[in-house]
Amino acid sequence: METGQGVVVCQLRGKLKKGRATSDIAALGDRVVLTVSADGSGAIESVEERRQAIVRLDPRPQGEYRQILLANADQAVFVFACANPNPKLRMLDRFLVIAEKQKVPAVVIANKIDLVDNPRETFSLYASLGYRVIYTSTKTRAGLDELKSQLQNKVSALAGPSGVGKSSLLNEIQDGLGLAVNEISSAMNKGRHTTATRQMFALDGGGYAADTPGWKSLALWDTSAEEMDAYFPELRDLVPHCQFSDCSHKHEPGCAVLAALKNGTIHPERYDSYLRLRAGQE
Ligand SMILES: Nc1nc2c(ncn2[C@@H]2O[C@H](COP(=O)(O)OP(=O)(O)O)[C@@H](O)[C@H]2O)c(=O)[nH]1
Ligand SMILES: [Mg+2]
Ligand SMILES: [Zn+2]
Repeated sequence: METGQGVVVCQLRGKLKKGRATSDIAALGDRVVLTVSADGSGAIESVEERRQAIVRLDPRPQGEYRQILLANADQAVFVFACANPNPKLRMLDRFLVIAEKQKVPAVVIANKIDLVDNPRETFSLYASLGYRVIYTSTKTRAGLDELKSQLQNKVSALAGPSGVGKSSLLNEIQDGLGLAVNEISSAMNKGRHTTATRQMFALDGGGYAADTPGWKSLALWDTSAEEMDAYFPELRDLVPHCQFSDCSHKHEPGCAVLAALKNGTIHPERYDSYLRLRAGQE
């Protein structure tokens, strides 16, 4: 646990472990009350109620278990590259839907803008949907101040495909930070016990950043096909205008979503993501 007096290795008090565990008792990002013994070891006495949590449902023989990827996250920061590797926008759409479902504000980082002529061509769509998009390059240092201030005094969950420049960006923002994050994620890729290596990193001037590599496998559990339109900002406002209240926006007459698709106010690729994610829940 990180405290004002540095890092303290803690055990959970037995009283916190009562009953069948259905979720992590203390997770990355939790705020806790702890006591420190004379030998420097700590004990977690209580865990503050979480404001918010990014959760993965883990099916186990004894019942569903809610694994907490990050507690009390203020924002999810999704990093993609403009090129090398090419942006996987269907993956970004999926991440954004998960963030909407889990009620964590999302920010998009378009990195490696030095490699393309017009980075906004690909990513301005997301700004038009209401997401903040920050255009960055660790080569030209474009956008790094903007990214730094976006992370300041917040708890951020970082995610994105490998090779997009997450570690490089963090290193540019703060010496040594990306290195530490990289070591953690490569240890996780080697399949070591994840909870033992999860860590968040204090930012100079306030705030924390945590690598949350679980997003790709984060199932949209607990989400029905019918509610999927609520997690697409450009769809959810149209839904009340559809003729049928249970409209699937696929073929129904009087569908406001299909009309918007036809007149170009909904992007066909976003609509494609909607269909795919919806189908995954059917
Ligand atoms: N051209 C270019 N290359 C970058 C940029 N940021 C990172 N890279 C390179 O992309 C590769 C992957 O970066 P890394 O930070 O390890 O990505 P991660 O897997 O997301 O942590 C490295 O070779 C970096 O030097 C950038 O803004 N522009
Ligand atoms: Mg990395
Ligand atoms: Zn409809």
